[in-house]
Amino acid sequence: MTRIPLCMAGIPEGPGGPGNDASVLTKTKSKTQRPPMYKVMLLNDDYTPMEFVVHVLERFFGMSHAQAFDIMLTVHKKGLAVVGVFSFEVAETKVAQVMDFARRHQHPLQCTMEKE
Ligand code: TYC
Repeated sequence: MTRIPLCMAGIPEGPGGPGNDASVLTKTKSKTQRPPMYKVMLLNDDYTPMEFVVHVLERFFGMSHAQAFDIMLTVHKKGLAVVGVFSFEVAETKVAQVMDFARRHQHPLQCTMEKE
């Protein structure tokens, strides 16, 4: 949307006198888009040891032992849990790190990401 000052549209100055036209001060709000964020989720399985999942949450998601234990139990009981929300690049890196770490330890742990 293009705004032009009233004075340039041939409309007389208001009571504030020349240069005090309120329309000149009106800002055109250009909506700045926030970058999309991505949820990183851990999925439950029947084989990955609980202690391994706790370790993953501490190591890759900076959680305290107590926090990590809580989230691990949530995944165990509910099937999955969001373990963090990140930019696309960071989320992708976390997923790759967790998947690689689990694979190297021969655990079937799955980590995925989804747009918020
Ligand atoms: N269900 C696993 C067990 O009983 C523990 C587990 C928790 C596995 C969370 C994966 O993301 C997971 N050993």
